[in-house]
Amino acid sequence: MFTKLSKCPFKQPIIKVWDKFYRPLRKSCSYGDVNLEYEYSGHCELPLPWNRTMLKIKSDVEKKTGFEYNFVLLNFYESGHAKIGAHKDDKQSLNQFVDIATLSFGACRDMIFSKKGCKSVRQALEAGSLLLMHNQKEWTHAIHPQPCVKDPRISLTFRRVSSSLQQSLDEMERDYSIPPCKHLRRE
Ligand SMILES: O=C(O)CCC(=O)C(=O)O
Repeated sequence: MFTKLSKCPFKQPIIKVWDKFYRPLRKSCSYGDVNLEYEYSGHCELPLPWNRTMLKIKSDVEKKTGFEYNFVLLNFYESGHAKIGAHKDDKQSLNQFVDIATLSFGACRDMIFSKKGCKSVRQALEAGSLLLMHNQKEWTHAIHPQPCVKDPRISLTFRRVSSSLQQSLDEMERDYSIPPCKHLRRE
C-alpha cells in the first residue's frame, strides 16, 4: 500500500505561519468530491477526483469509524526531518461532528497532543494504524522532527468538508435566522 500511495502526485504546499509564507519539507495532495476545496494556513487544496484505490480505503475507514467522509488529505514525510507544527483542525469548513480519521503507512512517527493545563500525550502512529480524533477545538496535535527516523511516512486524514455553497447557506441561515413565529390569532 505504501508503494502504491507514494505514486500519488505529492507537491510541496506554500503555507503561511505567523504571517510568513514558507515551504514545509512535508508534501501533500488530496482527493475528494467534486466542487470541494479545503483551505488551511493560507493554502488552498483542490482535491483530485476519487480513484478506485482511494474509494476502497475510504469505504474501509468509514466502516471502521461509522462516519462518512468526502475529502482526504495525504501527507508525505520523506524522513524524520519532515514535520507538522502544532495545530487544530477546527476550520469553519470542517464538520466538527465528524471525527477526523488518520491512517498511517511507512515509518512510525509520534503525534503529540497538547491542551493548556494538561500533560501532553504522545501517541506512536504505526504503519497500518487508524487514529480517530475527537474534539478538534480543544487539543492541538503535532508531529515533531525525529532525525533518527530515516524512512518515509504517508498519512491519510479523512475529513468531512462543506462546499463553499453549503458554507454560504449556513452563514445566511445564521445571519438571517427568523425567530420561531407565535400562533397567529384568527380574527
Ligand atoms: O500526518 C499526520 O498524521 C497528521 C496530519 C495532520 O495533522 C493534518 O493533516 O492536519
